[in-house]
Amino acid sequence: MWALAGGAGRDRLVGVARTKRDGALAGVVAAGVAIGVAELVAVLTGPRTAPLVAVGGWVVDHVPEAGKELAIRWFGTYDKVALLVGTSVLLAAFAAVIGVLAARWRWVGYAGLGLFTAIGVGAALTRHDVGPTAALPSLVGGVVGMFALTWLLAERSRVSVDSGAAEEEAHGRRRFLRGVGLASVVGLAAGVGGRWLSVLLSVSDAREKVVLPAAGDPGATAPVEANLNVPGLSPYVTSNRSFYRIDTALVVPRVDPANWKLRIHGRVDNPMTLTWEQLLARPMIERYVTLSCVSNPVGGDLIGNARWQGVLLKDLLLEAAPQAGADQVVSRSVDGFTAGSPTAALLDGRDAMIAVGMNGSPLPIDHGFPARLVVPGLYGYVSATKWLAELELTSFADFDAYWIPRGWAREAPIKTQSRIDTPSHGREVAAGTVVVAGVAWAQRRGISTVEVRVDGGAWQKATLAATVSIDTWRQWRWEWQATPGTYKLQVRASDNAGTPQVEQTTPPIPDGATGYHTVKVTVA
Ligand SMILES: Nc1nc2c(c(=O)[nH]1)N[C@H]1C(S)=C(S)[C@@H](COP(=O)(O)O)O[C@H]1N2
Ligand SMILES: [Mo]
Repeated sequence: MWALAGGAGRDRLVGVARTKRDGALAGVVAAGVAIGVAELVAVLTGPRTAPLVAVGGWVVDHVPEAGKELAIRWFGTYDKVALLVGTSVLLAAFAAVIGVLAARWRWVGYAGLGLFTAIGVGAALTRHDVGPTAALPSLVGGVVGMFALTWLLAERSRVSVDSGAAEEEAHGRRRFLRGVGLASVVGLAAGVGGRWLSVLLSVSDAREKVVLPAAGDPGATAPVEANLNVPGLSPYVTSNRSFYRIDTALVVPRVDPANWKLRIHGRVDNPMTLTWEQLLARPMIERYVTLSCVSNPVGGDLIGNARWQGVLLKDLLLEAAPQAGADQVVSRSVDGFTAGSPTAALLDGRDAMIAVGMNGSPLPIDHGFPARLVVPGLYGYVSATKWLAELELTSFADFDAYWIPRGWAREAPIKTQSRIDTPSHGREVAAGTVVVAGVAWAQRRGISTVEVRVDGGAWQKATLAATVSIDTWRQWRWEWQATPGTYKLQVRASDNAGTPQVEQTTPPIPDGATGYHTVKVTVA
């Protein structure tokens, strides 16, 4: 049909195709200008109010658990990048369609951009702790985007496909493409400039200026014997750079310690508010604590051990004086995330703390600067609130924290687990003595034994490294006299009460995975 169309008919078809292409281009560029301008405005109103991030954040909070698990399975810890890229691609596709339609019916363009603006405004306004100004980035971006679309399509309509004057048409197209180029540059400059400015104005300077006082009670430092120095084995202390990161924040909250406050309120006799200076002036401890994520699959790496410095939570809570029945402490972050911990666990003498330091430096921004909770023995989602803003005494009957309505358990003590770090799954090793090594943890109970077995044979005792306390993981190693073949290695740990880890395989949801870490290796 296309091939058969000749002469004027063919010209018309080419003209229609061009109109569509130019319309799509105008739509995408106008949407880009809108997003870019919105980023620039968000420098003033906060990065969480920029439309892509706001919509992404809304999706994170509302996507069903199954969808989230799929995203993590597909993209791992890049799930957030994937979400932002996916949102952008979808947006571009819609903008192209709107542009095509707008080339014919201008009102469709305005209606489409208006719809996007409304979605951006709506998502931004649902973000935690934002005022009405959160609507501004999308509003301003939307209006500027409409101007851009109007202008581009006006330039476009000077290109008359029916004019017949080839020279005039070429001239018109050049005007249109120049307009597209100019608008793209403006949009890109606004977007990149906006991001750049918000990083510039961010709190990394404030963090660099923080000098933590030395902890009055620094605890023991890890002995060299805590590290077995086996190649491929996780070090006893995880560096800040390689520490896993899990949170719902699409842009990391930037909190200036100068404006930071911690409110302790709810069912307490003495509600109180602490400033950063007041927090730092209090007695401090420093302790190694192994943090674990409930979503960690058996053998996974959502776990790390750091030396945390902070203020004992117990002292603060006792000062605030919880009332009878206040069996839950809800910690809330500046971005609205909540975790609910049993009040009893925070008062039972464990080193639950408001941490300000991690491995000798102020908390990294990704890990909760300026202050977060660290509670030995509880999974992160029920205890380890980063970018901490308040502690509210309430009861489990009265309030469900962030992950509870999403299917996770109200209470979640960390389960005894062990992991084989080397040899890793699928590896080929040389016959002879093979060092099998890994880590095991049972925070609050301590690790007493680790055993390894080959192909379901008898359990063999591994050698344990030294440790500092029952609140951290322990390295282990076992020497295997390996002969050629393909084998299945398994590990299990027991806590200090002699209770072995659960053998039955269960998924992370609702309160932590169980089962033996199993690694297949080939000996050659
Ligand atoms: N503000 C905030 N704090 C949070 C979370 C979050 O989503 N937002 N996630 C929690 C979870 S699920 C875990 S496992 C730990 C992880 O801490 P890390 O990122 O420092 O390793 O942070 C906890 N604190
Ligand atoms: Mo977690």
